[in-house]
Amino acid sequence: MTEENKNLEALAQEYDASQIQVLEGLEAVRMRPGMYIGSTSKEGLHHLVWEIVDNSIDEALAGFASQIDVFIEPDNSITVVDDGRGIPVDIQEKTGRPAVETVFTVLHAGGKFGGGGYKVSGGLHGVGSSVVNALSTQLDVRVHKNGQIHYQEYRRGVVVDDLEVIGKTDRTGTTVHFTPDPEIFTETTEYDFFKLAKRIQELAFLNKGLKISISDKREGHEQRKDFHYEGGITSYVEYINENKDVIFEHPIYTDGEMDGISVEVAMQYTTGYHETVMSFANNIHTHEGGTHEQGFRTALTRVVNDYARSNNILKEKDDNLTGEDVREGLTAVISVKHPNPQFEGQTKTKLGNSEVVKITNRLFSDAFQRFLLENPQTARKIVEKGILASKARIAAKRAREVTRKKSGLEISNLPGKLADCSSNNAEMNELFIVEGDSAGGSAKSGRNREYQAILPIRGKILNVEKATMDKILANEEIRSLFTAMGTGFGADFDVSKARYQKLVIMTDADVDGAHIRTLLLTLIYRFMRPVLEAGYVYIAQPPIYGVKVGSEIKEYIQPGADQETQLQEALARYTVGRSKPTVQRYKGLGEMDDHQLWETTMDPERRLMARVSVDDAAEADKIFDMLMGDKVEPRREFIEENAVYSTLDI
Ligand code: TSJ
Repeated sequence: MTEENKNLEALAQEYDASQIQVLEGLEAVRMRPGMYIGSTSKEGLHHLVWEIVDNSIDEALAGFASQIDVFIEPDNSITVVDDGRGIPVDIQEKTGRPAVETVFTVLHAGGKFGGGGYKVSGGLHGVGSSVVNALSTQLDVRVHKNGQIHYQEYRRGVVVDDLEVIGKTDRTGTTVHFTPDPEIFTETTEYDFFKLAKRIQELAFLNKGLKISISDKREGHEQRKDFHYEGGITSYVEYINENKDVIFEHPIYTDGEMDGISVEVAMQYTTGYHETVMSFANNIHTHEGGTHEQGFRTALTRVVNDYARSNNILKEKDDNLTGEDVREGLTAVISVKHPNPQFEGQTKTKLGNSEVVKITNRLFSDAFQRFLLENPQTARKIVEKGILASKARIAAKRAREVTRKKSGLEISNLPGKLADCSSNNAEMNELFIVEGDSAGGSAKSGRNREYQAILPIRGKILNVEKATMDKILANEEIRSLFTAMGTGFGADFDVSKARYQKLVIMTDADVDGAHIRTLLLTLIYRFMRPVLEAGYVYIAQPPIYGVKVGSEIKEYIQPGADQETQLQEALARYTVGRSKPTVQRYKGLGEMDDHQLWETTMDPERRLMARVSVDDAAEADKIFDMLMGDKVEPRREFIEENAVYSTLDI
């Protein structure tokens, strides 16, 4: 063998060895997909998109891409397009293969080449495009670079052909298209447009100036949403507070950088009592908080107290405002970008890097202090809001000490109007809150007494949004609901004491019914939130039509997008010759007798109920403000979009 041949031989062997290793690497991903993407459920399926999109975001943060487009293709495959530099296609010395091929075939290879800048985004599990490749039946990449389009394709992570040039181009960028493997994603391979859109909007908020879109190309669902916020997280705060009253117009915004760690904070106070502080590290929502939040909170409390004292708004004898006081009504978004983030906690969504406390504290303190000095009117409003909160806190504590002794909410005082069920099994028990005495009467006689309880309520219950705690507790309708549920109130609230694990709101399908339902939902949201979070809350769905032959009702039609089609089909079914069935339209629960109410709305075998879910506290807060607000149109849209009807046996 010549010297040259020997070298070639050695090279070939090396190449084979590396190829085998590559296969082993990606085979491991297919063997244990959960280790790399968290799960193979709906979550994991969507996670694939973020693994790919994160790369384009990095390119945008590095200053080379400005537009990212995500497409759900008609077959539920995904395409991601950016206008960055394009993944390098040159042959790497180490592997002898084009860089782009390595990106898709070697585990953890993403972003390791090219030098310079660090990866800012990157999923929770810190893996990359090769994992997506391994878990896709098919993946292809098109790199527009140096006037050429470079193309390569893979099947379940295995290269089909060498990288090839398939055409000319006058732009640069990367396009990746992949089809998740149904052998891996056994639960579902169907993408959820709204789930993707929600996160894409969040990415647009978190990366100011970024232009990012999501398009659904599936038949009958075609739609596109574009997101672009020059205001970044300031726009995020404005968005969260959209339906709320605020105490000053423009959110306070600060940004800074120290030791390679960048910190941004945007905040604004609402006139309400709820605190919405959301934090992010490298674009990941740190649900469990962490060192950045800690630094922010400490700074906020200290700066407000310092300002209040030096301006003699807080006197020497006064106690300091607590963190809780200072955060009442606050909406804030904190976003840090760290070259080496440490994620801790149960769900790995708590930032652990200890140096971030001081950095966030310092950067935010300086800017916030300056803001207060330059905006004395706003500063005074902030301090006064904190003082009001502290007074309310002290008063509430006193009131609690009194009510704890005898709140009147003990189960021994079950309200007279409650028609309770006989079973003590909370898991199967259902409490129907029924509007009006007449419907309440039908529900009482139509129900299954073993596990269904009825609580009739009358008229408009108190609007809890605007009432104080003692007024709420004095309201009879509200008291009977709390007593019946058995969960206690306020600080003593205990969801595990719920006497019913289904709380069903049954109101008329008219404007008054919608109003009462909204008030009840707000009450539950504000004061029984754990019940909502546990998924115990439902909205009954009485039918809209009955199809009658003679005096006998043959079929009921439930409300929904296809109600008219359903009705026409039912009419056709019961038409014999020239004798047509008649249609009864139900406007209220009162139009049904007890038997009909049971059949159509209460019988678990036949009824339809919508479960009320709270996806995300901030989102829910926004929705409820919207429901309570004066704008009718968004409210109607919300009800139409979110009352997800299900025929499951609930
Ligand atoms: F990772 C991936 F393949 F999944 C993927 C990467 C998917 C998508 C949709 C885009 C990208 C991507 C990668 N967009 N832009 C880039 N940029 C680079 O990889 C790149 C380009 C040039 C240089 C350089 O130093 O010249 C360095 C890098 C990392």
